[in-house]
Amino acid sequence: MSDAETTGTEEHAAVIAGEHVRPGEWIDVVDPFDGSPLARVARCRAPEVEAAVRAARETYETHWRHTTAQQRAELCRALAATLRAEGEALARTESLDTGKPLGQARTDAEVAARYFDFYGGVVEALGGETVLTRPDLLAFTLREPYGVCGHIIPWNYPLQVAARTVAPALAAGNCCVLKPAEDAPLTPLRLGELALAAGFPPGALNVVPGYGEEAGAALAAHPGIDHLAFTGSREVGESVMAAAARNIVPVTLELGGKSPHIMLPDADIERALPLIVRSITEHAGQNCSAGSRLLVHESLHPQVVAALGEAFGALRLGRGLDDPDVGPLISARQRDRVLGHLREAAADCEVVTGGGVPEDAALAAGFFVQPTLLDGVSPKQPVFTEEVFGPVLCVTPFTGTDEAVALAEATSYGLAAGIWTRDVAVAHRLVRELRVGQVFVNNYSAAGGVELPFGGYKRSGIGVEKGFEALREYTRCKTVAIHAEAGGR
Ligand code: TXE
Repeated sequence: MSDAETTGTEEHAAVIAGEHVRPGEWIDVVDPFDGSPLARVARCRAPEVEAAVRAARETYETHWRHTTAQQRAELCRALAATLRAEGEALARTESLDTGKPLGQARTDAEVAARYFDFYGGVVEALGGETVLTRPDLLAFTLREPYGVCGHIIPWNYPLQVAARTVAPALAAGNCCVLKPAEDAPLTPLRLGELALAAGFPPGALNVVPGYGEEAGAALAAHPGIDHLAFTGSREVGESVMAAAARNIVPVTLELGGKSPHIMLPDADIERALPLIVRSITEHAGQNCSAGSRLLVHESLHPQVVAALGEAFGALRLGRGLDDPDVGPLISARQRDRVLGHLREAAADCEVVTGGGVPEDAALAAGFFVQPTLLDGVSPKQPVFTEEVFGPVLCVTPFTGTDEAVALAEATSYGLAAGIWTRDVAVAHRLVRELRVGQVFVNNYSAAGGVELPFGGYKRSGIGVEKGFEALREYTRCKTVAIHAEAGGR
């Protein structure tokens, strides 16, 4: 789909058992830049989820579980090539659907292809272990797929997160049912079509768009699902886990963060500041590992706030396809959520820049929030501890390193942290002390490489996505012990 082709009434069907399925009801998808209609997608409910789970099971039992890792690897690499061939169109669709700057959407399309390349590359190296027990026993472990995996994903990185979660699952030998978010379902649906085009069998990857309480809840509760992966809000993560518990099904949960940067007195400020700005303004801060808090040593505080104020003020807002620095938020609901946080915060800290909606009339119809710098934020304020999911950076000065660690730890999240120092010993100490799933020293890679495992500590989640680790996440361990003496003498 290109923007020229977008009529607002194009209908995108679900992909179930290799067929386009139209349940008869539609969800309107809007352009976050101006709220205009973009497309309509199938509104799946329990019957479509049922059909998708059945299709995945059928394909798993009759075909997929009998394939070799090499065959699956070849298909993954073929899909990576297909994604690359359609990369520009995917990026434009992603930019339109989510509002994100085109350059970022291009990165998303390339990263999605990388996931299939990567898991196609490493799955053949997935093996078990031989275990030494007794001389008469040959004991070893096998890594086996779960069977049918359910994947519920959010709207912030639809294509990347879809690929991130289904690529290792498919490569490891599972069949998948993917439920995209109602706010941005277009590229995950296209992924379902492209998987078929690349040669995946019908039923290996089924895509059922729909509302969370309808399609999402039906998928989470379905007894035919063997593993559930969810990325989204903590509240829904809890309900998905509760539904999985009723079927005794393992979950992978990725539930966001409130990630700090810790800037020590010897930090390379010139290197740090652009990366800190990017970490909270990429996709307008709607990023689970957004660097949303800056804990800065008091000696650097005035200088850093002044420089950040200037950098935030210079950011260009606009339509995603025009590749601005910052696009709109995904929806009016998300914008209002962020504005609510800002209203509450403003009374107890200094709003250095931003703080509301842009004045530019050209942006008035869109879901924009100004990039906002809040200074002197106290750890008691909700804006310091709660995920805002918008372009809002909280600055808090500290005196000693212990205080910095205590501030960093003062939230229930533990997804990521950035450390800025030239002192290797201090960096190493902080790496060990911070209860977060990923620590970046003198860099901050919100998108990260596909090779790096990614998961949350504390209430940020359970389990690991990305990297080789994810292949373990989507397989289980079977122990085999063979008595080696029988018949041997
Ligand atoms: O998320 P939801 P929302 C955080 C972020 C944001 C907040 C709310 O703080 O402000 O969550 O966003 C599906 N059973 N993150 O409301 O509702 C839904 O259809 C099963 C962090 O948009 O959690 C969508 O596919 N599924 C984050 C997915 O859950 C249900 C990314 C996520 O939507 C469901 C997004 C239900 N009852 C938001 N209800 C991250 N970790 O990156 C909804 N869903």
